[in-house]
Amino acid sequence: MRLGARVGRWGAAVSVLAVAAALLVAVGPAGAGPVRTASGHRWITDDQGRALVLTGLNTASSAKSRPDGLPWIKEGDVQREADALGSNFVRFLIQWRSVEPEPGAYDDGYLDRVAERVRWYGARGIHVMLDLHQDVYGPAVKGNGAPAWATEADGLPVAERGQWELKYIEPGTVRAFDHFWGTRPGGRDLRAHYAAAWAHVAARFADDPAVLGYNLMNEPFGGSVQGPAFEAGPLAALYRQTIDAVRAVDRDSWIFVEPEAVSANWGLPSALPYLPDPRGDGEDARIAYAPHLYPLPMDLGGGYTGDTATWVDRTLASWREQTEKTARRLGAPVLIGEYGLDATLPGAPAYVARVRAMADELGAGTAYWSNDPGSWAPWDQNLRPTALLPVLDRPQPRAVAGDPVAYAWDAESRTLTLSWRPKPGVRGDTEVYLPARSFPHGGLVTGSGVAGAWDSKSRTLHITSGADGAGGTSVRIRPAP
Ligand code: MNI
Repeated sequence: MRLGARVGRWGAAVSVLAVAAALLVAVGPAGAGPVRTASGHRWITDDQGRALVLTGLNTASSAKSRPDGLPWIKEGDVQREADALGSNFVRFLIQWRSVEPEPGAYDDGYLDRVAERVRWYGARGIHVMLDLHQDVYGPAVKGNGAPAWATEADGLPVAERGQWELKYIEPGTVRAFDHFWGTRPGGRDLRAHYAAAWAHVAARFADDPAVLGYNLMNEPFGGSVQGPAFEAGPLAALYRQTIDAVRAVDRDSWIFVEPEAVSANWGLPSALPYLPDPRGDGEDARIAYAPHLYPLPMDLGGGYTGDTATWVDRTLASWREQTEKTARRLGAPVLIGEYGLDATLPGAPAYVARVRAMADELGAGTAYWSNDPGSWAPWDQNLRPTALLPVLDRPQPRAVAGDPVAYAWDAESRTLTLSWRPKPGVRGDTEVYLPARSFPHGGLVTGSGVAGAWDSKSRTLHITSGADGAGGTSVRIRPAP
């Protein structure tokens, strides 16, 4: 988990900063300006063809270490999240060790318990992405994710490190990854097992309406093969194999892929290649791109103030440029699968607001890391709001009945603007979440030929647009008096 002690943890990491700074300069700022979403990547759509703007939390880091492989939540916690944040999405962590405790033997009892939790979300209109999580490979090398039977470290050591990320570069961890990827002579190559495990999970959830899709692997790490050689080589091969295995049992769920974490999290380029979807290409494909966002200046212990804020902003610009580039290559919609920070850092709320504004410009979904009570969460150990809650609980389109052109929330004037173009075959209303903190009496929509209906229970404004909206629809939403 992202533990608190990031400050000063990178004793020997000054050189890392120097290298990364050099790389950021090499990549260059996003000087050419943003590429509009509507002309760039695609949208994740619901069963009515509406574009979904996915917003929610990662749930939860606690699943990594608990013997049962499940997050800490009870059903009441899902209700609390729905009430407090209006989430329409969750990135739900599951563990390979729990799915396949022995080679080829799957624990359907575990998947039943996952399915029970999926129902808690589904009952509240929250779309679920199942994330087969790992950090530092698996428990047998002091990480989480992979089962012990699939961990071959050849007796090499893994020292316990105060800074958990450093366990990635311990000899035993690197060897376990190398054997998984089959990149060492005589190694086992466990990718077929991984793909088969995913096929088992997908077969279980293919017809579950609450499950939107599958995140094939959290924060992939290449062991001794890194960078483009890893992403275009063994990682892409795993993805192709797993996509094919999933599609053999589930034609329609979205499949989310992540880049190599150690570079893309910081805004460096990804070499992930186009991944064909057996269900079809172009508009038919359902492969989505789900990178994480953790600017290095903050990893090194900074908040979002002063010089650090300047460096973070530069990182955000390059992160955005690289993400758009990779998403276009993949023909994929974008979801920021993780972003987050310690709320006690100076400028934390401003950082979250900044990322959310960038996500809106990108047309990307967001899953905040995480829902584990504490200083990184919208609630503390006593489930009382932290400084993050008011900034995470923000007006947001949920579903757009057409092709979104742009949307933005201006906190100062309490105005949400939203425009979209008509798209054939789309049914239903455009839906916008309006929290009580800024819209105590609901919202009023203005725009030519539009009508709004306020549902105070779900705090959702339903917008219908007139028959002739051929040129598109543009609306402004303001608080009702
Ligand atoms: O910060 C990281 C991270 C740093 C370094 C490395 N390597 C050296 C390979 C990999 C990853 N990850 C960010 C967060 N994502 C996980 C969950 O997916 C959180 O627990 C991490 O803090």
